[in-house]
Amino acid sequence: MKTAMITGATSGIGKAIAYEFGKQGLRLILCGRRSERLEELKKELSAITEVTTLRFDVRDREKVLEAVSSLDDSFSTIDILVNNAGNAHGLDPIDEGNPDDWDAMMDINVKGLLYVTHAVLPKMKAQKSGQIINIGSTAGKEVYPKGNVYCASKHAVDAINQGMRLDLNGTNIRVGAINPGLVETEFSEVRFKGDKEKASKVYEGYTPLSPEDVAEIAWFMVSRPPHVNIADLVVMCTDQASSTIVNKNP
Ligand code: NDP
Ligand code: 8X3
Repeated sequence: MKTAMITGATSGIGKAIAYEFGKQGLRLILCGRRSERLEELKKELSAITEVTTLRFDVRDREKVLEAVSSLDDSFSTIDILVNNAGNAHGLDPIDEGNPDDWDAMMDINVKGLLYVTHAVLPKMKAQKSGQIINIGSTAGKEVYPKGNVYCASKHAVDAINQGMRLDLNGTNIRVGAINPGLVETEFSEVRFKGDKEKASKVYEGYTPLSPEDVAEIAWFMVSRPPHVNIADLVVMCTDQASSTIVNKNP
Protein backbone atom coordinates (compact mmCIF):
# COMPACT_ATOMS: atom_id res chain seq x y z
CA MET A 1 0.00 0.00 0.00
CA LYS A 2 1.45 3.41 -0.98
CA THR A 3 1.89 6.32 1.42
CA ALA A 4 1.05 9.91 0.53
CA MET A 5 2.13 13.02 2.41
CA ILE A 6 -0.19 15.97 1.85
CA THR A 7 0.60 19.50 3.03
CA GLY A 8 -2.30 21.85 3.73
CA ALA A 9 -4.54 18.87 4.48
CA THR A 10 -6.67 20.76 7.01
CA SER A 11 -8.79 22.56 4.43
CA GLY A 12 -9.93 22.89 0.83
CA ILE A 13 -7.99 21.10 -1.89
CA GLY A 14 -5.59 19.32 0.47
CA LYS A 15 -8.42 17.99 2.61
CA ALA A 16 -10.30 16.73 -0.46
CA ILE A 17 -7.13 15.00 -1.69
CA ALA A 18 -6.78 13.35 1.74
CA TYR A 19 -10.31 11.94 1.46
CA GLU A 20 -9.85 10.85 -2.17
CA PHE A 21 -6.51 9.15 -1.50
CA GLY A 22 -7.90 7.55 1.67
CA LYS A 23 -10.88 6.23 -0.29
CA GLN A 24 -8.46 4.76 -2.84
CA GLY A 25 -6.57 2.94 -0.08
CA LEU A 26 -3.44 5.07 0.24
CA ARG A 27 -1.87 5.52 3.68
CA LEU A 28 -1.83 9.15 4.71
CA ILE A 29 0.57 11.60 6.32
CA LEU A 30 -1.55 14.71 6.82
CA CYS A 31 0.10 18.07 7.49
CA GLY A 32 -1.04 21.51 8.60
CA ARG A 33 -0.82 23.96 11.49
CA ARG A 34 -4.31 23.59 12.97
CA SER A 35 -4.02 20.63 15.34
CA GLU A 36 -7.75 20.29 16.06
CA ARG A 37 -8.48 19.86 12.38
CA LEU A 38 -5.63 17.38 12.01
CA GLU A 39 -7.01 15.32 14.90
CA GLU A 40 -10.51 15.40 13.46
CA LEU A 41 -9.22 14.25 10.05
CA LYS A 42 -7.18 11.48 11.64
CA LYS A 43 -10.23 10.26 13.54
CA GLU A 44 -12.45 10.23 10.45
CA LEU A 45 -9.98 8.85 7.94
CA SER A 46 -8.64 6.18 10.27
CA ALA A 47 -11.91 4.36 9.61
CA ILE A 48 -10.75 3.68 6.04
CA THR A 49 -6.94 3.77 6.06
CA GLU A 50 -3.82 4.23 8.20
CA VAL A 51 -3.24 7.89 9.07
CA THR A 52 -0.62 9.91 10.86
CA THR A 53 -0.42 13.68 11.23
CA LEU A 54 2.42 16.20 11.30
CA ARG A 55 1.85 19.69 12.66
CA PHE A 56 4.29 22.29 11.37
CA ASP A 57 4.49 25.63 9.63
CA VAL A 58 6.05 25.15 6.19
CA ARG A 59 7.91 28.46 6.70
CA ASP A 60 10.00 26.97 9.50
CA ARG A 61 12.81 25.05 7.83
CA GLU A 62 14.02 23.33 11.01
CA LYS A 63 10.51 22.29 12.05
CA VAL A 64 9.84 20.87 8.60
CA LEU A 65 12.95 18.68 8.82
CA GLU A 66 12.15 17.70 12.41
CA ALA A 67 8.59 16.74 11.49
CA VAL A 68 9.60 14.58 8.54
CA SER A 69 12.37 12.85 10.50
CA SER A 70 9.97 12.21 13.41
CA LEU A 71 7.95 9.79 11.28
CA ASP A 72 8.13 6.32 12.79
CA ASP A 73 9.21 3.28 10.80
CA SER A 74 5.70 2.45 9.62
CA PHE A 75 5.48 5.83 7.85
CA SER A 76 9.10 6.29 6.88
CA THR A 77 8.48 5.51 3.21
CA ILE A 78 6.84 8.40 1.38
CA ASP A 79 5.71 7.39 -2.11
CA ILE A 80 3.75 10.53 -2.98
CA LEU A 81 4.24 14.12 -1.85
CA VAL A 82 1.48 16.64 -2.57
CA ASN A 83 2.89 20.15 -2.16
CA ASN A 84 -0.40 21.92 -1.60
CA ALA A 85 -0.03 24.24 1.44
CA GLY A 86 -0.43 27.83 0.37
CA ASN A 87 -2.68 30.82 0.15
CA ALA A 88 -3.09 34.33 -1.21
CA HIS A 89 -2.80 37.21 1.25
CA GLY A 90 -4.42 40.42 0.03
CA LEU A 91 -5.50 41.61 -3.41
CA ASP A 92 -4.02 45.08 -3.93
CA PRO A 93 -2.33 47.10 -6.65
CA ILE A 94 1.43 46.78 -6.33
CA ASP A 95 1.84 50.34 -5.00
CA GLU A 96 -0.66 49.64 -2.21
CA GLY A 97 0.46 46.13 -1.30
CA ASN A 98 1.41 45.15 2.22
CA PRO A 99 4.98 43.80 2.45
CA ASP A 100 3.88 41.45 5.26
CA ASP A 101 1.45 39.85 2.80
CA TRP A 102 4.24 39.60 0.22
CA ASP A 103 6.51 37.88 2.76
CA ALA A 104 3.75 35.44 3.71
CA MET A 105 3.09 34.42 0.09
CA MET A 106 6.72 34.02 -0.91
CA ASP A 107 7.63 32.28 2.37
CA ILE A 108 4.72 29.83 2.32
CA ASN A 109 3.95 29.21 -1.35
CA VAL A 110 7.53 29.18 -2.62
CA LYS A 111 10.05 28.64 0.18
CA GLY A 112 7.72 26.38 2.19
CA LEU A 113 7.22 24.14 -0.84
CA LEU A 114 11.01 23.97 -1.27
CA TYR A 115 11.63 23.16 2.42
CA VAL A 116 9.11 20.30 2.40
CA THR A 117 10.51 18.92 -0.84
CA HIS A 118 14.05 19.19 0.53
CA ALA A 119 13.03 17.16 3.60
CA VAL A 120 11.25 14.43 1.61
CA LEU A 121 13.46 14.00 -1.45
CA PRO A 122 16.31 12.06 0.24
CA LYS A 123 13.75 9.35 1.14
CA MET A 124 12.44 9.15 -2.42
CA LYS A 125 15.94 9.07 -3.86
CA ALA A 126 16.94 6.26 -1.49
CA GLN A 127 13.79 4.33 -2.45
CA LYS A 128 14.56 5.00 -6.13
CA SER A 129 10.91 5.89 -6.68
CA GLY A 130 8.36 8.53 -5.85
CA GLN A 131 5.92 11.10 -7.12
CA ILE A 132 5.65 14.82 -6.38
CA ILE A 133 2.49 16.72 -7.23
CA ASN A 134 2.87 20.49 -6.97
CA ILE A 135 -0.31 22.53 -6.65
CA GLY A 136 0.27 25.61 -8.81
CA SER A 137 -2.50 27.79 -10.19
CA THR A 138 -3.76 29.48 -13.33
CA ALA A 139 -2.22 32.47 -11.49
CA GLY A 140 1.11 30.78 -12.21
CA LYS A 141 0.38 30.84 -15.93
CA GLU A 142 -1.19 34.28 -16.33
CA VAL A 143 -0.95 37.35 -14.07
CA TYR A 144 -4.19 39.15 -13.20
CA PRO A 145 -4.71 42.72 -11.94
CA LYS A 146 -3.84 43.11 -8.22
CA GLY A 147 -2.62 39.49 -8.18
CA ASN A 148 1.01 40.63 -8.56
CA VAL A 149 2.86 38.81 -5.74
CA TYR A 150 0.47 35.85 -5.43
CA CYS A 151 0.85 35.35 -9.20
CA ALA A 152 4.64 35.66 -8.83
CA SER A 153 4.63 32.99 -6.14
CA LYS A 154 2.67 30.65 -8.39
CA HIS A 155 4.87 31.42 -11.41
CA ALA A 156 7.74 30.37 -9.13
CA VAL A 157 5.91 27.10 -8.39
CA ASP A 158 5.60 26.59 -12.15
CA ALA A 159 9.36 27.12 -12.58
CA ILE A 160 10.19 24.89 -9.62
CA ASN A 161 7.92 22.16 -11.01
CA GLN A 162 9.85 22.30 -14.29
CA GLY A 163 13.20 22.47 -12.49
CA MET A 164 12.41 19.49 -10.29
CA ARG A 165 11.39 17.44 -13.30
CA LEU A 166 14.62 18.27 -15.13
CA ASP A 167 16.89 17.62 -12.17
CA LEU A 168 15.15 14.42 -11.06
CA ASN A 169 14.99 12.94 -14.54
CA GLY A 170 16.47 9.45 -14.35
CA THR A 171 15.68 8.99 -10.64
CA ASN A 172 12.31 7.31 -11.17
CA ILE A 173 10.60 10.17 -9.33
CA ARG A 174 7.64 11.57 -11.24
CA VAL A 175 7.10 15.33 -10.97
CA GLY A 176 3.98 17.13 -12.11
CA ALA A 177 1.70 20.05 -11.34
CA ILE A 178 -2.00 20.71 -11.19
CA ASN A 179 -2.82 24.35 -11.95
CA PRO A 180 -6.43 25.02 -10.99
CA GLY A 181 -8.49 28.09 -11.71
CA LEU A 182 -11.15 29.23 -9.24
CA VAL A 183 -11.89 26.58 -6.60
CA GLU A 184 -14.33 27.29 -3.77
CA THR A 185 -12.36 26.74 -0.53
CA GLU A 186 -11.23 28.92 2.38
CA PHE A 187 -8.75 30.51 -0.08
CA SER A 188 -10.63 33.81 -0.51
CA GLU A 189 -11.47 33.99 3.18
CA VAL A 190 -7.74 33.90 3.91
CA ARG A 191 -7.00 36.33 1.08
CA PHE A 192 -9.55 38.83 2.48
CA LYS A 193 -8.46 38.27 6.08
CA GLY A 194 -11.60 36.61 7.36
CA ASP A 195 -14.16 38.73 5.45
CA LYS A 196 -16.58 35.90 4.59
CA GLU A 197 -19.01 38.09 2.65
CA LYS A 198 -16.31 39.44 0.36
CA ALA A 199 -14.90 35.92 -0.02
CA SER A 200 -18.21 34.32 -0.98
CA LYS A 201 -18.76 36.97 -3.71
CA VAL A 202 -15.73 35.56 -5.57
CA TYR A 203 -17.71 32.38 -6.24
CA GLU A 204 -21.13 33.93 -6.95
CA GLY A 205 -22.92 33.83 -10.31
CA TYR A 206 -21.21 30.75 -11.80
CA THR A 207 -20.18 27.25 -10.80
CA PRO A 208 -16.57 27.18 -9.64
CA LEU A 209 -14.47 24.04 -9.31
CA SER A 210 -14.90 22.12 -6.07
CA PRO A 211 -11.91 20.83 -4.11
CA GLU A 212 -13.13 17.32 -4.96
CA ASP A 213 -12.75 18.07 -8.70
CA VAL A 214 -9.06 18.75 -8.10
CA ALA A 215 -8.68 15.74 -5.80
CA GLU A 216 -9.98 13.39 -8.49
CA ILE A 217 -7.34 14.77 -10.87
CA ALA A 218 -4.63 14.20 -8.26
CA TRP A 219 -5.75 10.58 -7.97
CA PHE A 220 -5.75 10.26 -11.77
CA MET A 221 -2.10 11.39 -11.77
CA VAL A 222 -1.18 8.93 -9.03
CA SER A 223 -3.02 6.02 -10.63
CA ARG A 224 -1.31 6.26 -14.05
CA PRO A 225 1.08 3.41 -14.83
CA PRO A 226 4.64 4.08 -13.59
CA HIS A 227 5.90 5.09 -17.06
CA VAL A 228 3.26 7.85 -17.40
CA ASN A 229 3.81 11.25 -15.79
CA ILE A 230 1.22 14.03 -16.06
CA ALA A 231 3.76 16.85 -16.13
CA ASP A 232 1.64 19.99 -16.11
CA LEU A 233 -2.11 20.23 -16.06
CA VAL A 234 -4.38 23.31 -16.15
CA VAL A 235 -8.00 22.92 -15.03
CA MET A 236 -10.70 25.57 -14.89
CA CYS A 237 -14.45 25.48 -14.39
CA THR A 238 -16.40 25.70 -17.63
CA ASP A 239 -17.39 29.31 -16.90
CA GLN A 240 -13.74 30.39 -16.61
CA ALA A 241 -11.72 31.11 -19.77
CA SER A 242 -8.59 32.70 -18.31
CA SER A 243 -7.30 34.29 -15.10
CA THR A 244 -9.43 37.35 -15.87
CA ILE A 245 -12.40 36.08 -17.87
CA VAL A 246 -15.20 34.41 -15.94
CA ASN A 247 -18.73 34.15 -17.32
CA LYS A 248 -20.73 35.37 -14.33
CA ASN A 249 -24.55 35.27 -14.16
CA PRO A 250 -24.87 33.37 -17.45
P1 NDP B 1 -7.41 26.76 1.88
O1 NDP B 1 -7.22 28.07 2.56
O2 NDP B 1 -8.72 26.11 1.99
O3 NDP B 1 -6.28 25.73 2.39
C1 NDP B 1 -4.94 26.12 2.56
C2 NDP B 1 -4.17 25.04 3.30
O4 NDP B 1 -2.79 25.43 3.40
C3 NDP B 1 -4.69 24.83 4.71
O5 NDP B 1 -4.78 23.45 4.97
C4 NDP B 1 -3.63 25.47 5.59
O6 NDP B 1 -3.51 24.74 6.80
C5 NDP B 1 -2.36 25.29 4.74
N1 NDP B 1 -1.36 26.30 5.06
C6 NDP B 1 -1.44 27.64 4.84
N2 NDP B 1 -0.36 28.26 5.33
C7 NDP B 1 0.42 27.29 5.88
C8 NDP B 1 1.66 27.32 6.56
N3 NDP B 1 2.32 28.47 6.78
N4 NDP B 1 2.18 26.16 6.99
C9 NDP B 1 1.53 24.99 6.80
N5 NDP B 1 0.35 24.89 6.15
C10 NDP B 1 -0.19 26.05 5.72
O7 NDP B 1 -7.01 27.00 0.35
P2 NDP B 1 -6.99 26.02 -0.93
O8 NDP B 1 -7.33 24.65 -0.57
O9 NDP B 1 -7.75 26.70 -1.99
O10 NDP B 1 -5.45 26.14 -1.32
C11 NDP B 1 -4.57 25.03 -1.43
C12 NDP B 1 -3.58 25.30 -2.54
O11 NDP B 1 -4.27 25.43 -3.78
C13 NDP B 1 -2.78 26.59 -2.36
O12 NDP B 1 -1.45 26.34 -2.74
C14 NDP B 1 -3.45 27.56 -3.34
O13 NDP B 1 -2.57 28.55 -3.77
C15 NDP B 1 -3.81 26.59 -4.45
N6 NDP B 1 -4.86 27.04 -5.36
C16 NDP B 1 -6.09 27.40 -4.89
C17 NDP B 1 -7.08 27.79 -5.79
C18 NDP B 1 -8.42 28.28 -5.35
O14 NDP B 1 -9.10 28.96 -6.16
N7 NDP B 1 -8.88 27.97 -4.15
C19 NDP B 1 -6.82 27.76 -7.23
C20 NDP B 1 -5.48 27.40 -7.60
C21 NDP B 1 -4.56 27.02 -6.69
P3 NDP B 1 -3.30 25.36 8.26
O15 NDP B 1 -3.94 26.72 8.27
O16 NDP B 1 -3.93 24.37 9.18
O17 NDP B 1 -1.81 25.41 8.40
C1 8X3 C 1 -6.19 30.64 -7.02
C2 8X3 C 1 -7.00 31.03 -8.20
O1 8X3 C 1 -7.63 33.03 -9.67
O2 8X3 C 1 -8.02 33.23 -7.28
O3 8X3 C 1 -4.88 30.39 -7.38
O4 8X3 C 1 -5.76 33.29 -8.17
S1 8X3 C 1 -7.08 32.73 -8.31
